[in-house]
Amino acid sequence: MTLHFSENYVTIGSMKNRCGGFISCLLTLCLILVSCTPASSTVEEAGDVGVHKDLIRVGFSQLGAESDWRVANSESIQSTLTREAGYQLFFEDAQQKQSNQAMAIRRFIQQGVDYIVLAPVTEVGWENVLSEAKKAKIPVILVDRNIAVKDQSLYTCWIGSNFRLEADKVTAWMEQYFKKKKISPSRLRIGHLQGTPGASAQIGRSEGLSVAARRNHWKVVATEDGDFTQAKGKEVTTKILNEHKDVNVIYSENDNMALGAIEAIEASGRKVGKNVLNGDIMVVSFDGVNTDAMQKLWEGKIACIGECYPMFGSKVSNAIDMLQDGRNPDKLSFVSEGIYSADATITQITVGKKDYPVTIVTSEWIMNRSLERENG
Ligand code: GYE
Repeated sequence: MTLHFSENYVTIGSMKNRCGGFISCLLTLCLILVSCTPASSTVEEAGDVGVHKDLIRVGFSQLGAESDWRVANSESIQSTLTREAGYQLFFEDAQQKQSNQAMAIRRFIQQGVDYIVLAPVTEVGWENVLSEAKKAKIPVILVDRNIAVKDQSLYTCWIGSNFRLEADKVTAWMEQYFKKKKISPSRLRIGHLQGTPGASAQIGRSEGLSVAARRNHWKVVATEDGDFTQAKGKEVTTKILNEHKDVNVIYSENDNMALGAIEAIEASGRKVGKNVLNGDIMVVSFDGVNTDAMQKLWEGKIACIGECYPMFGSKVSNAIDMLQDGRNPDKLSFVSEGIYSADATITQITVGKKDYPVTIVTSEWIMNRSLERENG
């Protein structure tokens, strides 16, 4: 179940009852809010092609629904580009296939939409279909992952995260944590769960790990494709655990794969935790959207999460407003993001020459975050 409050997000997975009063209180509050929330605004199905001249017509090609991050991202855009706000939105889920995204874009062109919003599954292979959009004079707004094209005029602007910086923050946290706990780098055996190969989020997060591993002399014993899903995360972690008995860190490129990894570790009889010299396996991850993952963070089962912010609805509508007014939005806009841990050993990390605070997550914090976001 996913709840959304305009530009706010809270997702509720299968919460276990270990988290005490605050989380149950949060759950109850969310359930009350859900029952009070009016039915969500109508979103046009791809089949509804009726032309509404008074509305701004937007085709959104979303790459899939593989993670909680993705679901929150789709909901943010769908709940912002509503009829009441003056939009007719055509939403297409490509089920993680670039060929489906190309078909969706071609349909949008035929339908004569005013704007195309594209969350691309991978970076390469967009020249042809985006040239067709350009020829049809339809501005393309990229969200989340980026594309690798020589001709930068094939898209109008991009809104998303600095995935390499996210990874640099998480690996800086690991580096500083191991140093503080006097855990020698030579004792670490890292299993690496990658996201969809060729996706910007995979590229940046994998690059960050390999640079940090080289710098710190960490040993990455296995790298497996977990496709950003919980099921695949579990499957490949089981494989890693079978093939590398000494693995003591799992670096997972998103929370859904981390949740799958935790299931696999516990099913194998090993313990998830930070005591890596005494048999625990430490899990680090990215996103911070799914409440189940935040709860695991609070329980110490995920040691640290690099935040990845999914709520792009208002950013997309601002970009469209500017284009409607004949102004140009920034070509690239990065969302700002933090880093979370429930362990207060490291309260600040340094990347390059810049310091970033680590948000120390408590059950109160989890509750306040949802309340804060609900109010604002
Ligand atoms: O981290 C992951 C999702 O591209 C930022 O894709 C996105 C990533 C996100 O499947 O959960």
